[in-house]
Amino acid sequence: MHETPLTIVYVALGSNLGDRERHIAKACEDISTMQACSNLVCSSVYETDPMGPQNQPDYLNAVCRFSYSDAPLYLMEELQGIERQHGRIQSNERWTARPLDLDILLFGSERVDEPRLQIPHVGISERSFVLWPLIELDPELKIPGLGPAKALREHCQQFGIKAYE
Ligand code: A4P
Ligand code: MG
Repeated sequence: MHETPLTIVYVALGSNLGDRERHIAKACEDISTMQACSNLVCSSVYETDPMGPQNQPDYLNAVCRFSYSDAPLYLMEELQGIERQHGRIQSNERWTARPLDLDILLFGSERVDEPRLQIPHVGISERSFVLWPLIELDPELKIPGLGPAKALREHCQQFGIKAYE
């Protein structure tokens, strides 16, 4: 049987509708039960002002890291399935409120540039709400093509980020 090697993956979690804390915690649990996933760890949770339209609630954000034994596009489809289970409705408008958003930030050192999937995630260098939890999980993390996450964090917009108690 063909064995796919394990890849270390980072996924961003965001929620600004419904029981935000529950959506984040349950999504981590859902991801950890995917067949191709092992050794999941989740960062702490941060609260941030919305990026994009301001007439929406504040977000809770976190990042999880795990080992994954299948392909990036398959992971994206699995994550979209979890978003739907959390009541996510496909909207034509960008950056609108949602119970759960799951974005693939990094897939090992792979770079993907396909119509449906770009990795590293296009917003990774500009968003406090992904850089802070990424650095919490790996202080020495380097983003392929962009350099140390810590240096990016210094120059990015902060979106009023604070630890969520
Ligand atoms: N897609 C491409 N690359 C990826 C990737 N690396 N991971 C495609 C996941 N999906 C990827 O995503 C639209 C399409 O992106 C997918 O169908 C997939 O093919 P979506 O989640 O349906 O739409 P979206 O999230 O509304 O759009 P977008 O541009 O992905 O927005 P973001 O970047 O996800 O931002 N403010 C705060 N404070 N915190 C947040 O977490 N999040 C957003 C959404 C807006 N404002 C926020 C936050
Ligand atoms: Mg998204």
